[in-house]
Amino acid sequence: MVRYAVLKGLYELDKTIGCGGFAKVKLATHIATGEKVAVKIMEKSALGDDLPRVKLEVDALKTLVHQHICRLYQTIETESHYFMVMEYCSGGELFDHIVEKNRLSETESRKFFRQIVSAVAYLHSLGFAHRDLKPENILLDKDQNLKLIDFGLCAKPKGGMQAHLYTSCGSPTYAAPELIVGKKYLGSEVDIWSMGVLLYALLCGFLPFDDNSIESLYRKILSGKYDEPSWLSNGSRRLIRAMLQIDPKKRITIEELCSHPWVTAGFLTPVTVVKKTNLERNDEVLNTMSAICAESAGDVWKALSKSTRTDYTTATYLLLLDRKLRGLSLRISSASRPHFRRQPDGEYLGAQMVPSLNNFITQLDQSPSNKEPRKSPNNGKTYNVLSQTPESEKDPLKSFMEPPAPGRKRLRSREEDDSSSPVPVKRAGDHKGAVTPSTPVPSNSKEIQSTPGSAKKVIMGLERGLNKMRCVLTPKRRIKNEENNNPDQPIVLSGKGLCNISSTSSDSPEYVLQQLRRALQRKGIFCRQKGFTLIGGTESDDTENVKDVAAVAVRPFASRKACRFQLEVCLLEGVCDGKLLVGIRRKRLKGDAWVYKRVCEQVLALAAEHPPSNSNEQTNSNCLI
Ligand code: 6BB
Repeated sequence: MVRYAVLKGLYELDKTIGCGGFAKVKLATHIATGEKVAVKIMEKSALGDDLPRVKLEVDALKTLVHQHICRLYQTIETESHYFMVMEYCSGGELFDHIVEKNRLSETESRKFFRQIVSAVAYLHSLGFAHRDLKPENILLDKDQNLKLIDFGLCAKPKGGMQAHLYTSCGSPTYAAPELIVGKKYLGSEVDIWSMGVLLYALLCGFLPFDDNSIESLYRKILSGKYDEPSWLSNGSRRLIRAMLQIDPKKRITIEELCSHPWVTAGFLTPVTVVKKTNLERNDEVLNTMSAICAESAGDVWKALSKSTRTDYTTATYLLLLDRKLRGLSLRISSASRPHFRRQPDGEYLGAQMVPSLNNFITQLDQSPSNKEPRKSPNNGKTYNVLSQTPESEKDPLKSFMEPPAPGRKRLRSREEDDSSSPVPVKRAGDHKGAVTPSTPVPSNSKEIQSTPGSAKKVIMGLERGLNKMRCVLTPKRRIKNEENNNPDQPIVLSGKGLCNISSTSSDSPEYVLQQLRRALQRKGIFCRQKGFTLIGGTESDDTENVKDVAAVAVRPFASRKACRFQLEVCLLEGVCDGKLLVGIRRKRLKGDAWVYKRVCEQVLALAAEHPPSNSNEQTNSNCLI
């Protein structure tokens, strides 16, 4: 089914891999090359105040060409939609990778952190600040390399990186002290703070500053005090301390980070920054393109290198170049030939069937200015939390307690943060019989969070059990839900893409479902059931936008507890000598990722408990691990 006519013949859309407040991201195939891409789809009528974010992101991504920044291949605009065709990152979110492993080793953390440093040093060198660095905005590609996404909050101050910014934005748990008190700040300095929180999260598996109450969270951030778990090495402690300096002037700089001893340990070189923004010329790729475009390779290159273009030809060139670098053969489907027809002015068409089609940045340039707003609380777009009270007299949090001025709006909101990995699925048809219980590896992590130890152990043990399992799973053909969607049967999952799943030792999906329902009930979490899926939410009423600092500024001291998630009882195939194992697949639908993690841990731990002995409910010797 082609839902968007403009993509016909260019891209074949598949499943949704992510949803934001105003965008949906779909997995798709670039038809000319057969390569997978991610298509970010935005409905114009739903964009409203978020339109400048789209422009910001496109502007930035047209310039930023880096191995650890998600590549933008093509932009398409129709009367009703914007499309951004981007690099597909099959490994999903770094956040899920951390949760799956509980926490990462110093070696793995260092590998990832060097990649983040490299990307951030690069974007800073070009005058950009990201301003929303967090593991949910970092994806993994198929080779387990990191790619930064979501440049919708980035800034490129006119006066360069030394020019101050004023807009409070980003996620509260990653926000630097100067940002949350509403002072002017430098983009480079707040990025370094977020990277400190990020490195801590990689090495510890939880956040340095966390609290359900925004007020307490901010007080913790402003104090700059956090726990240092025993497993952190002296080097990583020193580095985290250097990044989490409450005084931004005392904070380590990106240049110093590149050659910090912890960052370079085991590597021969510091992190290097290459200021490249243009396309890389490859004659083999150009010859392949030339055959299909009926133009000389030189002419194809001339057209491609004209400007920062983002059309179908650019997408094809970049995807072929990537194939070439991976040592794969270069081929273009001849079916895509019509899409490379040349226009009289020398530009190649992107998708010529739709007359209104534009490379949308030209149109967006007429949209409202995206300049850093200064002290303009009523402009309806951003919220400035600067107060008139002298610094020395005011409580740093006071500005957040004041009610929002009329017209003040949140800078951004994101909902339905639905991330899932492409897991091959099918419905159980005739599953019967016992399952060999899996033996979880107990967690040896030191508990310093509020999460009950048992809860943490359960989920982490389950994750590790699953990691072991994953090695023996055979990839299976994906059987679409539509083909086998009996809600009375749990879904059967198999294949290497298994992610966000906890295994159990039960042989009865019904029993696991009942235990989960009971656990949710005991936690006071309202849930809806659809077959073997439970959709639960915490504090769904009044806390929609608490993810964002600006949103919090509008509703001071809101709770961070709001999140919506899905727990699905499923069967895991290919683990125990051909038998099926009962598992629980988790999915974050909305809200803060770390809150979601904590709630899931607690629910799974409760579900794993035996029912109380005096319970009249069904007892079953098969329990969750
Ligand atoms: C992108 C992506 C690229 O995703 C919800 C929002 C690229 C996403 C992906 C994935 C999971 C599995 C497989 C692939 C550019 N901008 C945004 C993008 C946004 C979503 C990320 C996950 N959380 N590949 N994938 F996310």
